[in-house]
Amino acid sequence: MKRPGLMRALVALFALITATAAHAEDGYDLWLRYRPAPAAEAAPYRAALGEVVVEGRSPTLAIAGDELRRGLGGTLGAPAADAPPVILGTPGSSPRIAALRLPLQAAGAEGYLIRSVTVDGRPATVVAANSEAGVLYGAFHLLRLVQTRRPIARLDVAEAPKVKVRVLNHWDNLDRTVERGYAGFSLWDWHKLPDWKDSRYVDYARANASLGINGTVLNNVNAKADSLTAPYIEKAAALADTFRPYGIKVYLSARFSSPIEIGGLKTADPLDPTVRAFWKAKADEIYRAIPDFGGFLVKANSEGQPGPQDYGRSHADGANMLAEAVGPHGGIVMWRAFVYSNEQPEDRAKQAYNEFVPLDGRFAPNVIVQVKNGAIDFQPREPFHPLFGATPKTPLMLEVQITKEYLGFATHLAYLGPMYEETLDADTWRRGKGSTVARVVDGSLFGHRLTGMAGVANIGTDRNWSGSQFDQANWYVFGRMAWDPYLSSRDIAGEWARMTFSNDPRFLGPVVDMMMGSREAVVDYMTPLGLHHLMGTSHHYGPAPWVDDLGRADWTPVYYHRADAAGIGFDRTKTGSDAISQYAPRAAAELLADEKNLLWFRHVAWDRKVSSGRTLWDELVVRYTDGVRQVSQMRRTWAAMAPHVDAERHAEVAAFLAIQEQEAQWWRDACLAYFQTFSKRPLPAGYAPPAHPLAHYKALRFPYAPGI
Ligand code: GCW
Repeated sequence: MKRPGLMRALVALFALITATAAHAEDGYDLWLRYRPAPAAEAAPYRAALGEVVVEGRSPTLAIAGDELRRGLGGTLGAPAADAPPVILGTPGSSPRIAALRLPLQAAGAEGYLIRSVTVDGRPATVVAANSEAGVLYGAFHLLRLVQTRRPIARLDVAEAPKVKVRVLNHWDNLDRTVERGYAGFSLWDWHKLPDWKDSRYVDYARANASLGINGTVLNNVNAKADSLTAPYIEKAAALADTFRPYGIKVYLSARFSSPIEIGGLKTADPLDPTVRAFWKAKADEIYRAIPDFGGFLVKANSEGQPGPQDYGRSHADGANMLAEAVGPHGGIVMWRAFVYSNEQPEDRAKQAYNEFVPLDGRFAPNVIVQVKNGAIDFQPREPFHPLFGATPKTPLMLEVQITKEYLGFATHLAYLGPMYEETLDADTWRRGKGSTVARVVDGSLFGHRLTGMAGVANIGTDRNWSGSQFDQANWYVFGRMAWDPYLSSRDIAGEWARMTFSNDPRFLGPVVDMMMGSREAVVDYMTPLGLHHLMGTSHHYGPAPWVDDLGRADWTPVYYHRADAAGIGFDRTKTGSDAISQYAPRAAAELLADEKNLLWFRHVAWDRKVSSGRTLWDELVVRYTDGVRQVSQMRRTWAAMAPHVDAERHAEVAAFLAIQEQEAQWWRDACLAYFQTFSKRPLPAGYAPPAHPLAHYKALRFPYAPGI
């Protein structure tokens, strides 16, 4: 008996059940989901990519093979018997790969080739590299091509990282709290290490390796000396053992006063021979436990941390002492330039440059100075840091924040790719046009071989790792740009969205546009037109532009916005702090001409006309309001994406966008209510007044905001 109606209904029901089961997702799988591709989409890949053949034996090669089997199997199903094999290895591990005589020179120590070739007279795909880590990176690249549905006929991919040290900086404390962390607690279960190794360590390593991240600094730059004691070295070694096969080195933040705290010395003076001996012995001890230890990251003489200046010595003296200790083992020192002092009357934005430019040429060859993207502190927008390009003899690495300390924590959707890109693309003009920050970072501007990029991690124990689904994109884009700082943030957003959610163009178009505009929306509703550091005291949650009474002036918002009856903004031109003179003249001219930086560099009258033809005051109202409108638009965009996203992740993103909309409105209303007390001007016609009087916003308290 034929019952086509019933049959169809059953088929539909079955499809619904499998779809729901397949799509129950919480974000744990990140961009490595490997969900089945629809048959028609899978067909060309199934035909081209058969059995995975690993040539050679080693943990890393095995991992590469397993990942490919897992990824291709998940996406395409079991390999077709007649499909050409995928062969993995190095010329050293595989005679067949050696026989292909592939041009691997340019691949260097970590690059790879992916090629359609003929092996033993039959077609095959090879993933070949000089090193096993290179093979692993190549395997992830091949998976990415499949996951994002790129063509794979006649493959000819050649990749090598443009930056050498690609590290996450975890601001993780030993008690598992995370400074500026909004994704739960620290992944590192120090108490149970080294005996218990959480399986998440492996998934963490896989995710990083998939991006080419090759290092991790385990502990907070506001460091405890305990991290350098024998028990903690053993614990770090257990993590290093787990990460090693994934090409990831472990680094530690070093507290400068450790010789006193754990070494029994009276001083930490870097020129004192007993102090130098302490560090040498400490480095030797670490390298006995972790033979490929990466080195130290140091925050010194900054925000109360100890450092060489406590002894009248320079940052170079401090860095070089540690460099001498790790140098014989091949280690490096990443010395942070995030220094500023409250005792100095000088504009905080100028202090790092003033401190470090005179030291150019005085650092040991295995020291790299780590510089934040901007001169203040990870604001929604900052002009590029004036140190970039200003130290030709000293390699500089870029530090960006992946965690969103100043961009709404985990609940605000802000894709940071455009922000990283804006910094990397900025032209320092130090060696003529095209002297971009990217060229400082990749070492090509001044011919440095020690190069690096660091991202302050947004990773924690939350099931979704990063505090929200879309914050995973910031981890992703950091890794991709650290590998190649010339990649486009839009392309990376597309890649990520395909792998994390869907290859459907009806999803990708709106969602990639939404991501690309999202950071600018935050700028508009928090700190438009060059405003900065208006966030709530210490936790940095929400607006508090009125705060003027902290222990140090340079932590108060009023220090930065300088609103008064005449206008608003920080005069950093000649008539003010003259911070602008720290840039090359052409760069300075470009920065000053860009209205995005208006109030960063100038104190501007409320009635001055800006490019829109409006007065500054009206423009501020329009921008703040537009920021909120953009978030409302993001909510609508996302609501329409329900058919393309599993219910659990869709609901989480939708709920967070609702929070973001409320908080954007709060930002707008609180800032306008406050600035209006100076501008004394009405809101332009059609713009709603703040929902509450200023006193309401001023009275809000958040003693338990996360991340402190
Ligand atoms: O962004 C600021 C943070 C501090 C942080 C400091 C730094 C680790 O508010 O929490 O300390 O920068 O980068 O050292």
